[in-house]
Amino acid sequence: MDRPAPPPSELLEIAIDVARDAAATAYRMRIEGVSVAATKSTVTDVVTAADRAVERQITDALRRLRPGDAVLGEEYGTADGGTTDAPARVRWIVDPIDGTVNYLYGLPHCAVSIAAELDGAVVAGVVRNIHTGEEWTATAGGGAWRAGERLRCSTETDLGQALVITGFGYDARRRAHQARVVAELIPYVRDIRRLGAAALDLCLVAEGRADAYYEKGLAAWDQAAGGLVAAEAGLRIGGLKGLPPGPEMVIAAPPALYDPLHEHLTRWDAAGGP
Ligand code: LIP
Repeated sequence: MDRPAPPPSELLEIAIDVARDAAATAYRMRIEGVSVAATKSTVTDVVTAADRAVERQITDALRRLRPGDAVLGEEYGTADGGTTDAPARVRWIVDPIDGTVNYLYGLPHCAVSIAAELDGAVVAGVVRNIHTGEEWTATAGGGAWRAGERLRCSTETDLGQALVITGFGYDARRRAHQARVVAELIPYVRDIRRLGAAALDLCLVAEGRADAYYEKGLAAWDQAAGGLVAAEAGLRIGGLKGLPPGPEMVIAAPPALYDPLHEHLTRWDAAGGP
């Protein structure tokens, strides 16, 4: 018999407590001084000692609070929970420091992102800005919130008046393709912003501090919590050509802007390239 499913509110409380402690560690290590500990896909895809320490802290706390759950983290991958006969129903998806390059440079746009999946669907998430303490939360069906205020996305209906956030990958060939796409798009929107942390970008769009977001190349940990916040704030989330949001493309836009933005991104093969 399946074990009882924990309510999303219970998972969210755990995520918030763990994220707050993790963000405090990240901030302390930033003040003490950080440097590059390693690189991943390219020489600009960096990992700091803080990324690793914070993920270990988060994973240890989740294991203590929710023994038997699975964890997927950016730096250490998957730690399976459960047993062969009874696989874990809850999987935590963790980005210890989203916006690592911003963190390395001391730019205040980086966050701890923790999401809880129940039976394969994200049901709770928190994104906490390491520098400002701004904290976005959401539960499936329970809305998106910051500082006690329920979030509603932009009501903009004209793409030409839309402030659009995007991002670029670490591979030079992919960045060249993404630059061509944004060069084609920019005459059709109010303006473009590139802030460097997908989780926070999705939260800013969730509360209307930008109108829409798109990016190719996101991992699950970049978008799991921020994507729930965005969806619960009324944004339509998807990929190109009817695909779900994923590494090929994530679009987050108000219903009135989604199709016009999707059309432009499809025309310029925004999900293509290396
Ligand atoms: C970052 C994303 C950002 C993207 C960066 C990078 P990281 O994640 O949050 O949206 O544009 O290239 O992938 O590497 O800082 O965890």
